[in-house]
Amino acid sequence: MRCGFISIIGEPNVGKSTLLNTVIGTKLAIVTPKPQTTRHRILGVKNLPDAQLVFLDTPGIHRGKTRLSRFMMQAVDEALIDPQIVLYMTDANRSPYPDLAFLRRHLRQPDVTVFWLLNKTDRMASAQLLPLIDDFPDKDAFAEVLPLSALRGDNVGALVDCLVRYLPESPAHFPPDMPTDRDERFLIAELIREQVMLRTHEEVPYAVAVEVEEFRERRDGGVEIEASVMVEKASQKGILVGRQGQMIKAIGTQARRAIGGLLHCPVRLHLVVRVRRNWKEHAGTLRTLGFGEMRG
Ligand SMILES: Nc1nc2c(ncn2[C@@H]2O[C@H](COP(=O)(O)OP(=O)(O)OP(=O)(O)O)[C@@H](O)[C@H]2O)c(=O)[nH]1
Ligand SMILES: [Mg+2]
Repeated sequence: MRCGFISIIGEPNVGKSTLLNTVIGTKLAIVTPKPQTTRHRILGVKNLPDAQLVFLDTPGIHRGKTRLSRFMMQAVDEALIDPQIVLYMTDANRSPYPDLAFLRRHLRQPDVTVFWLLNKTDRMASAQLLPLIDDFPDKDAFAEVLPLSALRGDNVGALVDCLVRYLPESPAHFPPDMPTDRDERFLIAELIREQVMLRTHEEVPYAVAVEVEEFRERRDGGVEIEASVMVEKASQKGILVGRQGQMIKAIGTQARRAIGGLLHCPVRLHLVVRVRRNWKEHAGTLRTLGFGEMRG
């Protein structure tokens, strides 16, 4: 048996969460075309007959000044404390080269195995790929360099096979029926936030946080969920609610479907939009959203 932690890092929007979902085969992390979609470290367990691969999806590497941003970057930092393997993912079409200085600053154990994954190869001609990799002077810093398409699954099987070879012999860390460490409330809040991010623009997607306040199982087998959608300003609340409540209604309908797919039961969803000024700086609010204490 082989087992180990595999951290997926990289700039925002390169496809880290897409890879997690493709490898695990279920949607554990939300995905949108907007950068900074993921805000937490999300664990996903892949069980094979003779191996258990424990993936950590992380927020995109960015420089932000808010306390929320610092927590997001702390999640990246924590995923780099003690992994067996790091997958440094880049978008082969946009900025294809990993930031080795960042990696060296953040890796606690410098001899960790690091792969360079060039994602979104479905968007480029394969003839462009090899010269691109060849041109990178530090490519020897990586144990493996793998082009792939997380979206289409191209080369993802080869990646998994390769990962197994690098993992140490070890018993499984997690029971076989535990795909993630996140609870249903977290996944539900994320599915709601995904719909908000997909339907809003400019600063609004980034002004929003979602908290599940009530989760009740009904006697008929369905569930009843109440969630608050937090925004920073009254003007953002206006946008989210929309004319005659159309926007929040559309968000609710899509989110309800997605949550039904997750829970496999009928869902009633009540969304309330609340203005909570400066929530990105508010330690108590951030704690309820799952951002722990900053390490000293
Ligand atoms: N064409 C193509 N698009 C992809 C691929 N992988 C991901 N995407 C798209 O890229 C966008 C970002 O994907 P995510 O998985 O959310 O990226 P991420 O790295 O997790 O982003 P953050 O959470 O913001 O750091 C989405 O629109 C995905 O559908 C791929 O292999 N090919
Ligand atoms: Mg993500």
